[in-house]
Amino acid sequence: MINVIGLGYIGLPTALMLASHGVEVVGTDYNSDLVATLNAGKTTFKEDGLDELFADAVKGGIKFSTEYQVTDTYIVSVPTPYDKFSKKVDACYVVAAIKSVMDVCPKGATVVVESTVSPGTIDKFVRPAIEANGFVIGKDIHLVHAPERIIPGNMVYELLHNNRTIGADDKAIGEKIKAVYASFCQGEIVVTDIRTAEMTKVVENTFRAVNIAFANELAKICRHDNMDVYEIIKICNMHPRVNILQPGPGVGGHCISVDPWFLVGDYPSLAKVIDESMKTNDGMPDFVLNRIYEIMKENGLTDISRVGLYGLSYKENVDDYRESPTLQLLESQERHLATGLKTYDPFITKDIVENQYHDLDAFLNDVDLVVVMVKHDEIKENMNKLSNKVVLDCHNICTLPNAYHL
Ligand code: SAJ
Repeated sequence: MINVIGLGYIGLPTALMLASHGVEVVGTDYNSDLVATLNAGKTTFKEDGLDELFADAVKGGIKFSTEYQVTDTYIVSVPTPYDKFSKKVDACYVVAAIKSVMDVCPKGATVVVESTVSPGTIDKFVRPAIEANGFVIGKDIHLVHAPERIIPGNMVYELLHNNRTIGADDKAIGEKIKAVYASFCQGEIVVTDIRTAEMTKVVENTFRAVNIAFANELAKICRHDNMDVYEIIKICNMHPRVNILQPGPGVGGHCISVDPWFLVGDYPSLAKVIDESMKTNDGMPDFVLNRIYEIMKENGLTDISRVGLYGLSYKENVDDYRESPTLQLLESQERHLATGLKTYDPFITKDIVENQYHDLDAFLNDVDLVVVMVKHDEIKENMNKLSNKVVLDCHNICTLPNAYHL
């Protein structure tokens, strides 16, 4: 039986995937409300195919509990935030989960850490937490790091099809865990050592962050001299060895806006390009705010409360708003002692900020300038409703003649 610890965005789909492929699974989370919701037959976030997967897993006998189980295999997928000041990974949730596992696990158990961690975290924090219980790693407890790679919005498909990395001290244990993931994963599964697995995961997200920062910097350069950044990127990408990502109003989510900071925190004098890239991305919500003021001026608009931000989530068609550019923008505005911007997001049903609407038409009715912060399908399908508005389109999806861009 596998005990999956942490039933969030990664742990839950992973637990469901295993259970729906014939593996005996108990999912554990210390949040009793979350466990109660799952036990009542409901999923805790929206994701394509998740409800169907949940039904399959229930048929497969999955159980949810707040208790850590006595078993031979654990998969830990708890959050790894970063410390805002040191930029280093904050491994407190991982360590707490490991300690709780150590309290119940028998000798011979394998503990798989799926949470993203910076290189060296397992050595620095996880090994000591295991050894503190008197266990000898490699003899009493086997340690594996198997970072996940799935993208919110396409999680179920990517769980099935993406290649994976497994880092283990002992090749045979690595192969054993590879077989567990191979119960559902159709991609290639590489077995390597733990430090390499830690580093590859962070590097993958850093690669994307740096590429997005490059696109954002190009957007600023092009804005300065009135060039069309989208046309330029489109043409450059026709070169067989160029693949520039898209500029946007900022980078959100719990991965690309977080993981690269781990390298800056650990290697401050070496990770220069990464540091600048992260600052560039983090500066985008302020860049959008400046564009808002410029466009208001140009159009004789003076009332900030008639400006609306479309989208609160961190990217299109998901309900996850962690580190979202819109929230970053609102925070920045507040720091400048100004508030009043209106917001709306079809995926966010509860009130998370002031002046939040829950109906597109009501929102549009109350604003003159619409800032498209997130390219949800909804707004693409309702573009005609923006024809009598001033529009700041941060994603180049609006073809209306009245649209401004980044
Ligand atoms: N973004 C841009 N321009 C782009 C692409 C994205 O501004 O061209 C923005 C998005 O709007 C969003 C942010 O970047 O705010 C991140 O979105 P994303 O869709 O690129 O990535 P995440 O954070 O949802 O998922 C990433 C993925 N990593 C990579 O593609 C290398 C995913 O595979 C990882 O599993 C995930 O991080 C993770 O958990 O680490």
